Amino acid sequence: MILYRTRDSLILEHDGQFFSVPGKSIDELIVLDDLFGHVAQIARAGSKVAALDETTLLPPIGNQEVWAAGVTYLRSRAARIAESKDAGGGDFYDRVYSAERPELFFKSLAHKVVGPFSPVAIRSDATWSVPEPELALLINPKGRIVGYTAGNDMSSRDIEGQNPLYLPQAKVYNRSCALGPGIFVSREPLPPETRIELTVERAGTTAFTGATSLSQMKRRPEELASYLYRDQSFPFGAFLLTGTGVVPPDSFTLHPGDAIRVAIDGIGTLVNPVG
Ligand code: DO4
Ligand code: MG
Repeated sequence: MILYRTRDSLILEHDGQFFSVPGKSIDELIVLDDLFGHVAQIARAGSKVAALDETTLLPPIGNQEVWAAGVTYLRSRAARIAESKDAGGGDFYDRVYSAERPELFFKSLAHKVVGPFSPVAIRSDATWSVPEPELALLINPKGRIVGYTAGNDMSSRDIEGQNPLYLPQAKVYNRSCALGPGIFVSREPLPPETRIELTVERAGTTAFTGATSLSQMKRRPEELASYLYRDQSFPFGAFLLTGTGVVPPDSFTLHPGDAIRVAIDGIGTLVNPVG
């Protein structure tokens, strides 16, 4: 079951049929003890609506903070080591990849997040910008993973590579985070073979495409969620991006006008132009 947030209401999709979720916001749903049971009941007995109008989709977020994990895939570890080499990057990224404690960083408040078809941004002072296609966990206030969506952790690699302490500037700026198209509500973990694919289209051609799968992730989603919730409370729950396993070659940087597609099995495809 997938929960979409539109300009007018929340809509639930189940087996190709659409149901209205009356009067409920993501904030009201996330505090429920059994979100899956609640939406399953709507799919059994709710009122059907016509097919979803994709042009009305909003980011599937209420008042959740968005956090992100880093260096959770071997490919990301290699990219970070390479980009920070000239700045004396040392072995920090190698160490965090194998350490017990994961790298977790604050990514965005809801007002800076964009949804499907809305433009993500390139920082005005960056020269090397990439999308990062990531599985995003939706975690309830009790720390339980209750859903999944696709995320794009837009990153300024030149700024991040100059100094690891510049990470917040490389990662956090207006429209640097995209989420959507909807939340796959599930009690079960996603299968390890779940594929995460990134495509960047430029002027009608494919400028980059690459893919990974969850089986390549070094850490378990539950482990990341549990570290995030250590000594932190989230009254409206939180989103947690789980890191990228797809990194374009060093010669690649995003251009205004590019179209970024992040497709995750079972969840859908998040499409954003670069504004
Ligand atoms: O350590 C820098 C950020 C890494 C990141 O965002 C990722 O691996 O996805
Ligand atoms: Mg990332």
